[in-house]
Amino acid sequence: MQLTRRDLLRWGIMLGGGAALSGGRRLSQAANLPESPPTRPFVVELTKANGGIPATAQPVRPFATQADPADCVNVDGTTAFHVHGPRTVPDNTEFFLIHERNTQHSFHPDLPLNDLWGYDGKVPGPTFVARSRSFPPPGGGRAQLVRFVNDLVEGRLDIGEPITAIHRHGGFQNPEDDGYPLDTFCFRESRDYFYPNRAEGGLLQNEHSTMWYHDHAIDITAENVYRGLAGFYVSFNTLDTGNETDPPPALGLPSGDFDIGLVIQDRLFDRNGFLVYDNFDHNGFLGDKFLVNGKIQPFLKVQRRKYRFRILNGSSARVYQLFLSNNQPFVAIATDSTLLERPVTVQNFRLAPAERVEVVIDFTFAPDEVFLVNRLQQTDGRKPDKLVDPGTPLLKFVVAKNAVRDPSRVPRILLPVTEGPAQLLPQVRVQRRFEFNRSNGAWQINGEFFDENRVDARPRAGEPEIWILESPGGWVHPVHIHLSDFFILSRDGKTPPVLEQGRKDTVLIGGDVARETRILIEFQDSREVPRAGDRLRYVFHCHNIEHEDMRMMSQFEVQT
Ligand SMILES: [Cu+2]
Repeated sequence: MQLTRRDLLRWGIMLGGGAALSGGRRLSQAANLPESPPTRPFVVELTKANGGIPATAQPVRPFATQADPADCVNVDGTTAFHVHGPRTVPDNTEFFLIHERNTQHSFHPDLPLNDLWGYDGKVPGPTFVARSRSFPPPGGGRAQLVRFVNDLVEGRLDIGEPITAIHRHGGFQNPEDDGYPLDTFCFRESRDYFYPNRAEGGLLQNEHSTMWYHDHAIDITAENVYRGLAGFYVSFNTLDTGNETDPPPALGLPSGDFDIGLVIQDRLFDRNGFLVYDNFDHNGFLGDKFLVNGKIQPFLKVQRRKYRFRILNGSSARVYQLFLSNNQPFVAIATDSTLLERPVTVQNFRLAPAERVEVVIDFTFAPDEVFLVNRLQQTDGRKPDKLVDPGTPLLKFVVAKNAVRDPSRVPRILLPVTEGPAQLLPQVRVQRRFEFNRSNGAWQINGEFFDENRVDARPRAGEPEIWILESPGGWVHPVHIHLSDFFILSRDGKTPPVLEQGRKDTVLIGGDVARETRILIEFQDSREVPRAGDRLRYVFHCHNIEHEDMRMMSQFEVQT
C-alpha cells in the first residue's frame, strides 16, 4: 500500500502534530525518481492555436449567483470556513464560467499526451483581463464574478485530489473570495468568486498588473498546481491602458499580441513520458524538464520591436535566475502584482516560486535567435546551488527578418509612489516576527504548523506594520502574504536590491538571500462597503508549495 501525502497528513499532523511525524525522515525519503526521457529542444512553437499563448477568458451572460458549498470534505477532514450566501454584485459586473476539467495535454511531440487538469481544460488556464474600477482606462472598469465548476476526475495520473479552491494570487479581494484553503468545492460542485478590481486604499500606486490564479486547497495545493491548475489574471488602469497607441499620460507599453504572459515551471516524467510527482518529497519537488506555458523548451516567433513579457515562476520549489543569451539587458517594469515607479535595466533577475517580473525586451537589433536562459542550478528544495554557465535555455525567441513600426513606449515614470516607506514608517506602531523553520520533516512558522483554529496576528486595517521574516535554518522560503502588497525595508539590515524596491506580494527569504528580511505592510478592507468591527481572515505561507502543504502556513485576521 502506498502512503499518499493525504495519508501522511491524516495520520501525522492531523492526529499528533509534530510528534507523529517524528518518523518524517523515513516517510519523507524521496522515492527512486526517474530521469525524464530526452526531448528535442525548441521544436514546439508557442501559439494561440496550441494554447502556448493562452486564450483570453470570455465573459458570459450574467447568471444568478449562488451560496457557497459547505459540504466538500478536505483531505484533513475539515470543511469550508467561509460559507456565504449568493454574492451581491455591482450592476455592470462581468460574469465568467470556468470548468475545471481533465484534458489530454501535449507537453512535447516526443512525449505521449498526459491527462492533466486545466481551467477550461487549458494548461495554463485562460488569461483573465480586468480593468480597474478605481482608475478605469477608456472603456471603463468592472468587477468580475467567476464561477468555477469542479468537473475533475482522477483519470490516468495519480497526481492531485479533485478538491479545489481558487486563489487569485496578488489580488485584493474579500476573505470568502480569496481561496482560503479550507473553502473548497468538490466534484460537481462550484463556487463563485467575486473580484472587486479596485486598487488597495484607492491609490493609483497600488493598481495591479500581473496576478495569477491557481489552486489553493488545503494539503494538496502542490499536486493540484503541478497537474495544471494555474493561469494568468492581468489588470489595466488609467495609465496602463493596455493599448500602446494611447497618447500620454497613458504609458504606451507594448500591448495586444506584444504583451505576453510566460509561466515557467519544472516537471518530471517517467521513462514512458508520463508526469511523475513524489508525494514523499516534502522539501520541494524539482523537475528536470522546463516548461514555458505548458510546453517543454518551446520557441516563440517575435517581430523586430518591443515586447512586454509577464514572467511568472509557477514552479513548486525551483528558483530561477534569468538571462538573455545575447547579453542584452531586460528593462524591468513590474515586480509581482505592481508596476515599478520607474523602469529598471538589469542584466538578469532572480525569480522565486510565485514571483512575477515584467520585462520589456526590444528585439529591434537582436540577432535572429535569442534564448531566455536559466543559469541558477538547484538540486534540492533547500536552496539554489550556484550560478552556472551556460545554464539551461528555456525559450528560444525566433526574431523576424525585417524591422516593423513600433508605436510602444517605456516612459521614465510608470506609477508614481505617493505612499512609500517614507510616508508609512512614522505611522508604524506594531512589529511582528515570524520565523520559518523545519521541524521533524515538516514545516513551521514560529514553531507551529498551520491550524485553522489558531490566528497568529490581528493587524488593524489601515495601520501599517513591520513584519520581520526570518529563516534561520539555511533554507530559502518564498513567503507570500495574501490580501495586501508590501515594501521590503531591508535584507539583513541592508537596503534591498533595486528590483525589490517596488511593491511585492511574495519575498524569498533565507539561504544566501537574507536570514532576516523586514517588510512594511498595511492591510485594507476590500469589501464594497467597508464596515468597522469585523475580522477578515486570510493566510500567509511559504510558496514552496510542498512546504505550504506540509503546513508552513499561518493566518491573520484584519480588524476593521
Ligand atoms: Cu518554504
